[in-house]
Amino acid sequence: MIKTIAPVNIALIKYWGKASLDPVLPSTPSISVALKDFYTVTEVDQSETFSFHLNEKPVSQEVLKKTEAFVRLFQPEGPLKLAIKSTNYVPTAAGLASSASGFAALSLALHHFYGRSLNDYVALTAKGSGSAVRSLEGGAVMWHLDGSIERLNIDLSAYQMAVIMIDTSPKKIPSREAMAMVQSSPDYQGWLVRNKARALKLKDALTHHDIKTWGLLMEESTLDMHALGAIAAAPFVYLKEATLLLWQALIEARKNGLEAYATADAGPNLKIIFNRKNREAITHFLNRHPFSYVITDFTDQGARLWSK
Ligand code: 2P0
Repeated sequence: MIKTIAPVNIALIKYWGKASLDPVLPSTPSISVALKDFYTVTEVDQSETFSFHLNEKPVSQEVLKKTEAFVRLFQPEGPLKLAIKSTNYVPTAAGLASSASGFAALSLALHHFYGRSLNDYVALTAKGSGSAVRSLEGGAVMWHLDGSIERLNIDLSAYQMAVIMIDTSPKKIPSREAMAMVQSSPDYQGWLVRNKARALKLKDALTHHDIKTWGLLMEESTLDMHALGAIAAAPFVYLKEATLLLWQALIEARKNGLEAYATADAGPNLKIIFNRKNREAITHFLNRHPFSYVITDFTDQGARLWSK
């Protein structure tokens, strides 16, 4: 039996578009940070049949088929005799599921189970979920245009993230579909240039502990990503009114000295990054709003074999 664990990652500079489907390569570099209290634990064991239990329940036929196709990348031929058990650990009420931690944990488990080379395994992970390759490492991680990952040399122990639940219902448009749809956006080429420049600038700013620069670049990348969807040929919007109202309130609080920056992914939930010395002020700010939230540290540890 192989047991692995992988953290959820949140992108500061977003991955939003593919340059290639096979291999899966991003159209711009992205940079993420790994969360300590949000992770997936996965067990892979020999079995008579192929099964997949997520949070102790058998998955739907659709998810089973998708997972089977992913496992086939590691074992192209012969009957799949494998039992997979995955658990998403998220703090109570957070409700934040993640394909990134899930595919990173599964990919590492399969890598050990089948004994493949490391390079292969990063590329195979990207086929499950592009953002999952960033969960293979801990800390701040950059996913490059050539598909490689780079752990950035930055100590994140001074910072924390608040994950705020605006709406935890399942997203209507999967990221993979959304990324295909934004390629029709009239500003897609502009996005490629702007987001690549942001990634390079952020990489530099991270090493200088300049949270203002990181925060503003993260906000820019986020709003640019969401704007691309809003002007695509078939427009779509993930953000909700409450997301924008809370974000606006944060911008106002920032004018009054609260140093904190927000981001949102393929859904309406907001994540706020801040220096831990401002934790009390952030808590005070969030308690004035009706949403549940969880504050987590970042972690240096990426996907790894389970040991405890
Ligand atoms: C990110 N997201 O950088 C961006 C921001 C969501 C919003 O990467 O098609 O599930 O499987 O490669 O990795 C989510 O997309 O997409 C994502 P696929 P994935 O975190």
